[in-house]
Amino acid sequence: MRIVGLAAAAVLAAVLPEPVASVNEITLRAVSAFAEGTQFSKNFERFVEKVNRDGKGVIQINYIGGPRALPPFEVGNAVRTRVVDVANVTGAFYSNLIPESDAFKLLGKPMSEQRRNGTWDYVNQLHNHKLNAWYLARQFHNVPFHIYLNKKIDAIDFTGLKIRVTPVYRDIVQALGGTPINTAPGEVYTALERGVVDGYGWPVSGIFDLGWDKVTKYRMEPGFYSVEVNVLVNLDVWKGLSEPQRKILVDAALWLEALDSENVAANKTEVERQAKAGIQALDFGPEASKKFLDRADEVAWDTVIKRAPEVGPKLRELAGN
Ligand code: 173
Repeated sequence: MRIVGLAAAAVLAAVLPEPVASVNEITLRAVSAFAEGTQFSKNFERFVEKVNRDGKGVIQINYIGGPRALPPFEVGNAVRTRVVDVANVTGAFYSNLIPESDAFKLLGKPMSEQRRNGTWDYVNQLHNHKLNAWYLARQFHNVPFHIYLNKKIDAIDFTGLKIRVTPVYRDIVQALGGTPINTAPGEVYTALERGVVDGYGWPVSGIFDLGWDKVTKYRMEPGFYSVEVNVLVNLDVWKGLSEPQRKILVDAALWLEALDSENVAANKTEVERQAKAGIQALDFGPEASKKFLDRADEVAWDTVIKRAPEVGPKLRELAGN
């Protein structure tokens, strides 16, 4: 049987045309830490399509998918060890490997400026050294996070509330008296449904994709920090690419970052859609909001600087806040 099979394969190989891919074409394997087709995977998926269109015969990306392929908190390590070549993932999911990644949400300038003023370069070096990764692109700098609640509060105070977090929200939830419970996005729906948590941190956008509107009553104002979802490439893979291959990726990365210009309008649409779905904004006025924002920044920088006494202050200088 085996010999016959091999012989058949040899015959097939002889009669089949040459594979379409040129010998120099490389195919990279990619995953996303967010579910396929949802808010924080969508633009990455557009990036993959663009690379596959522009990179014919040069470079292609084989997109394996979201958390069904790989648990979100393991994606950073999977890039480091080259289990995958490329990933779409937030720094909050690999803060065990880059403690300074807690600061990325505080780097709120547009990416065009971060690339000019040395921020991108510095953050890239952190990724090179600590994650064995190339920091190809960052998305969503102009999308804020919120705390969503199912219990009404009378002031910005989380005493007695259990709130689902990632490292993004942990410090501010704790500072305001709440009990943080760390979970991947995939566990949030059930935790809310069962009342295991009274609320959760999440960006202004994306809750409808996950069905969370059905289990959410309030969105606390104001929005704070800045979402960061990064496209990372394993550093050994990056170093092995030819100039034309890198150019396809870099051009697509800059194009991806420019998609951030769509976000302000998208945020507004999302807030309107939440209101229509019965999600009520809890707004405590400008003074309380400012106090909250200052506190949120302060506790986050404190943690970053404590965990990274040299890198933290440098990042703060680059952030300009
Ligand atoms: O809430 C989260 O899971 C989280 O940290 C995050 C970060 C960036 C985009 C979306 C969610």
